[in-house]
Amino acid sequence: MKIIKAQVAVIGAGPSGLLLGQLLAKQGISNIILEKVTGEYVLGRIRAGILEQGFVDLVREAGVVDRMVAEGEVHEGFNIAINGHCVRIDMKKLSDGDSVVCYGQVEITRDLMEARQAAGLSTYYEVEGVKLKNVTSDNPSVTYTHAGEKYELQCDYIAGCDGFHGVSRPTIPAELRIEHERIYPFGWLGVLSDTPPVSDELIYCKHQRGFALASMRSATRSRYYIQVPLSDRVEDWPDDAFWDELKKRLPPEAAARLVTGPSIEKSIAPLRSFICEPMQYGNLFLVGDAAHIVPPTGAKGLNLAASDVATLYKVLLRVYKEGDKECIKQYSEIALRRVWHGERFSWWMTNMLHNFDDMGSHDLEGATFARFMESELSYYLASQAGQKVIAEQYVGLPYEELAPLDTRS
Ligand code: RFL
Ligand code: PHB
Repeated sequence: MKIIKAQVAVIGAGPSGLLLGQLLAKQGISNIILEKVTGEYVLGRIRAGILEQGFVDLVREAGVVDRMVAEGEVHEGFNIAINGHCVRIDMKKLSDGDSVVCYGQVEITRDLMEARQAAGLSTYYEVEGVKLKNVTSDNPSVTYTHAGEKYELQCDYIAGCDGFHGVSRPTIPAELRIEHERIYPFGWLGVLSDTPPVSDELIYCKHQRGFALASMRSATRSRYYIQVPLSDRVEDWPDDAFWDELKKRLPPEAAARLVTGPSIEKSIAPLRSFICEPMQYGNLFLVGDAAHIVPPTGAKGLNLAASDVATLYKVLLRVYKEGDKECIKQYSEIALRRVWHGERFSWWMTNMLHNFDDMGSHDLEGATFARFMESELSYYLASQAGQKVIAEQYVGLPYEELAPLDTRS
């Protein structure tokens, strides 16, 4: 068994792990990232596209913001269409000047990977059998196999950034974990294509045939989604069938502008709300999708991962720069407060915008639930106060600071 050491062991080289690693390294806090799959595989996962200002600021602090600023597009508004009738949410006006940036998760991940490589920082890809040891002691470690060799990574802290299916969360004993979960009775079929987007702002469509979203990655690359039954498979949706269905759900002006082309990626994602409490156990911290999942309707998953990273970064800075180990107890409470807001927003948007058909929800019979949600959406869209509630959550709620040193109990 080879022994290696770092102050922080980071499990997972998704955006959470890479961003945390970069921020810590800039502050002279050593860290090693362990990733189960190859770098190319990580970059093959097409996911998020919409970033809050807090995310962009954090990436700036990590020193990796140049390409995001040059190539990302600032969006000051987005649209919600109800059966073809569009209402624009003017985020900038309604949220005191805030906006979001459209820049793909793949590109952020690539930027962070390249910066890490250029700085000579260690990431081990294709590690197997990762196990977290002694996480409640002062000497935690992570054991794994890499290129046929067994390793023990000895560290002070472990950041579990290994996504929903990772090994970090199950390391917290089941009796100490509370898990909240809702699985939705439909999924999103997503298509990426090298075609110009139908609109320069996103359009979320509530339609009697089911939800649709028109999004983008650039002026020449579109990302579209449609709500599909959970029983559907990608093979059930040849490109022509996808474009036909999307066209029916878009508002007529947008449908008339739709340029179709071959899909360059097509996948179905199930929709889930999930929260694990607490997010800290001894010297292990859960970060991002390892601790919580949101349905993508509010564009919050990656943005919540970023606020976890921001909180853990503040905690570890205080531990290493000021010798205050007490503050690690603040992590879970601060992170979860923002997570619950993001979860509620994502759940609410999902309920209002999707077609639950005859499935019903929350003990309500299908048609009754549908009418409540129609009423809810039209009520919020009809007034500036209602639109403001949507806008200020979409651009992202503020990040919370740690309690100051002198008020510690
Ligand atoms: P990730 O990206 O899942 O990365 C976790 C990494 O850990 C590795 N791993 C392990 N490594 C070592 N040992 C093990 N035992 C391991 N087990 C797992 C995995 O291989 C992986 O590389 O989690 P992270 O970093 O927390 O990032 C979270 C985001 O990826 C996710 O929240 C977003 O993609 C969600 N999301 C969106 N978020 C937004 O903020 N805005 C959006 O517009 C948005 N759109 C989306 C989305 C997610 C989607 N899908 C497919 C679920 C759209 C979609 C369709
Ligand atoms: C995306 O572009 O992939 C995207 C945008 C907004 C969402 C979800 C996904 O709410």
